[in-house]
Amino acid sequence: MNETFQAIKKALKSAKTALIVSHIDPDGDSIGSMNALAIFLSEMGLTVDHYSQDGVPHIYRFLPASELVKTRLEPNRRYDLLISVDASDIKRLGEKFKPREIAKLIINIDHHHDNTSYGDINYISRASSTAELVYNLIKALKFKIDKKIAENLYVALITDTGNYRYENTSVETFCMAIDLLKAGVETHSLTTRIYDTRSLSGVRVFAAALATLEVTPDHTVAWAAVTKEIMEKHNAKSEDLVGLIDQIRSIEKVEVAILFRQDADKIKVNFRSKSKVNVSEIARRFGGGGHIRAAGVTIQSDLAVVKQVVLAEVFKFMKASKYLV
Ligand SMILES: [Mn+2]
Repeated sequence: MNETFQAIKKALKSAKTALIVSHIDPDGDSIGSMNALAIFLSEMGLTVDHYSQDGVPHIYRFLPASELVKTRLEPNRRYDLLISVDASDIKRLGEKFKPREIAKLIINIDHHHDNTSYGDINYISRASSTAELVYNLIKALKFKIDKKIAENLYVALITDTGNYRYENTSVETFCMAIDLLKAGVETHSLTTRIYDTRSLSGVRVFAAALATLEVTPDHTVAWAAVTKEIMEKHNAKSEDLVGLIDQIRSIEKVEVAILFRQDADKIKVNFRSKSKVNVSEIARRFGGGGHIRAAGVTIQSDLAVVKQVVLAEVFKFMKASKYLV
């Protein structure tokens, strides 16, 4: 067992209470990894709470332990241990969230290459997903993965790999999937829930968003902008837009896809690249971050202004080939 696992093992053994935290605007990896850890630690005998400031997106609510996710913490409640999952920076846990006041020890489990190592114990490794790290940890501790844990890890794994389509998919990813299937995961039923179930408002908002699509003359950059009006008209939630940017990226010749979304007085900007551009570097220039092929940032300004400055930076960036990866 490596040093990190040993340190985590020791921390888990001496803790009685733990809080597991997902990042804001949670995705499948964050929710699945958090739920899996919550189940695992309570089976180990710890008193566990798990917390997501923005709750659990509708699509992941069927997962075991999703029903126990807290969106509010009791004031003054303290824990022996806090474990963050899939959050590259401590700010990703929520603006008002104060991890240092809540727990004596912070364990940071994440697969983002730009993780700031804010934990007392940092388990950061380049894997397909945080779920892959949680899986490695449970295996290293020689704990049995039951069906409830497996379903959470499986959904986390398929959402972060785009159902094994993205280039982060590796031999380890498939080995883990085999193990999860052996633990009782029914891949067809989970995949149908995640990829083949859409709300009507979700489909309508996709159509409206795609109507705003623009591309550069050479078709290498494409973007769409979703205004508050579009969201309100279709009674859509942010989770209804999941997959939209992937559709933009799928356009022939497109290397960089960008989605602008108006959210109150802020603009959320998401980036995806197909195979060359390191979009996390573009996001970083505006104070954001992410992965090489998927990154994002939130900017407080007008939609028109944000579009202009971001697109200018993207075009500049694409000309500077040294950033291509
Ligand atoms: Mn992830």
